[in-house]
Amino acid sequence: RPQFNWEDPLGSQGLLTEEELGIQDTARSYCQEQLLPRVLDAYRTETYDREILREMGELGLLGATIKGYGCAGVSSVASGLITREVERVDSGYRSGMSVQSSLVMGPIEQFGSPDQKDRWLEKLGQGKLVGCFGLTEPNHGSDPGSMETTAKPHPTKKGYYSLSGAKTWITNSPIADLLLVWAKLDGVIKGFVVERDACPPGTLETPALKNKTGLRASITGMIQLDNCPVPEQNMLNVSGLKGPFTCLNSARYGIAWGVMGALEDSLSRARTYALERKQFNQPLAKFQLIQKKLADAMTDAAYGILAAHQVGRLKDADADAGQQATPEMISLIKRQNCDRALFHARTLQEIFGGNAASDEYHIGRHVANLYVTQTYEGQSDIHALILGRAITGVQAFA
Ligand code: TGC
Ligand code: FAD
Repeated sequence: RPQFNWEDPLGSQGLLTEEELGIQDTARSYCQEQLLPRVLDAYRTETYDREILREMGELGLLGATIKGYGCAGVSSVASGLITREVERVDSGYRSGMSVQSSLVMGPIEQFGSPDQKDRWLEKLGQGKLVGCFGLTEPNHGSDPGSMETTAKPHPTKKGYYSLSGAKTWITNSPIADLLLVWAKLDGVIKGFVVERDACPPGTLETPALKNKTGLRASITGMIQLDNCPVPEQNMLNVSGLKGPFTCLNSARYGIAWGVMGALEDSLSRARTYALERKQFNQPLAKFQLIQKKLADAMTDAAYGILAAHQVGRLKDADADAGQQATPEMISLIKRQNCDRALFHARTLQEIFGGNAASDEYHIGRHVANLYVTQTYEGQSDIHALILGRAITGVQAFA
């Protein structure tokens, strides 16, 4: 009879093109050979090596769906496969990459002027410039529409806006060269690319937020703007919340793939441990309760990958050819895959017994990271409300 493969239970590899399989192989080799050996130390010391973005840039992993500007121009499914391979190692490494690709290069490509694209996209794609995305504020997380950061015509510098306000929990901000900041201009949300090097002393600070309980292999900080002058030509050509949310559609899609990598790694490690560890003179893998934990995790990983794959194909579908990906589909897979990955990683952690408390077994790191993935880019309950609104036509946010 046909052979079952627990690592690809529903045969999703068969849905990939030759090119996608090649990209997956390249990403997997890089991640397992270059990122995995660094992750324990990075997580312990809470350090992020920006060289990682350069390495990813060299392999064409940054802004991978963008056509031109030296980017790879691959399918949305291929970009999902890349995030899955990176997050198989660590969600924090995927975070640094997602922000650069989906939340900085994406909006510049979509809403930037030809000059903005020429100046920044290629260098961002090579990892020579690092970007960050400032939407969340100390008093406004799930409700970014209430943001307090403002842009006003600069009082003394002609042709400049003056930005003031604070953003918090911003991935990459302490090391970012380009800071995409969302601020209200005459009450309307606009995106501004703040160039660190061009900011006069005292107008821009990006202190790191240290001692995190998860995502310790990524770097997170604040953005503090005090009458920071930003040239008018650095404003993106989009107005309202649809600006940041359009970028988030792409990043949330990437997370739905990424967390499946973290879950698959948790499953693989738990399986190996269960086969090697003996109690009551039997390998743990022989006990029914252990097998159920493995079966449940494998099942949800298989479903989650197929769902992400389907949304990826719809993202790339020709608009005239029929159905296309919608933000609600992305909310559905982001919420479901993050919730199931966190639930199963936490359950698989039990298989390791006391050893789960040692970071050498990696499982505790995945659990701590997956809690954050369930929270950022729209906490799961917020995505439930987005879906509830789509089902009923009634919004329940406020
Ligand atoms: P709402 O009335 O729903 O919409 C306002 C305007 O925005 C448009 N819109 C979208 N456009 C494109 N894609 C989407 N997904 C969109 N969602 C909304 C909408 O059509 C409307 O446009 P217009 O032209 O009619 O004005 O706005 P609301 O204020 O009621 O928002 C509701 C809610 C809760 C859904 C929204 O605020 C939300 O999603 N909150 C979650 C916040 C969030 O996701 N923050 C993410 C911060 S960035 C981050 O976490 C990066 S972590 C990166 C990493 O390290 O990996
Ligand atoms: P709150 O909005 O205060 O929500 C707290 C709880 O209340 C949540 O469970 C939420 O679901 C619930 N809640 C809120 N409103 C409702 C409601 N109407 N109905 C029911 N429940 C509700 N942001 C960026 O802009 N850029 C980044 O690069 C970035 N990186 C991040 C990296 C890390 C490590 C972390 C932890 C966060 C990052 N964030 C970033 C911020 C992240 O997007 C926010 O933390 C997230 O959107 C939630 O906002 P909050 O923390 O203010 O929680």
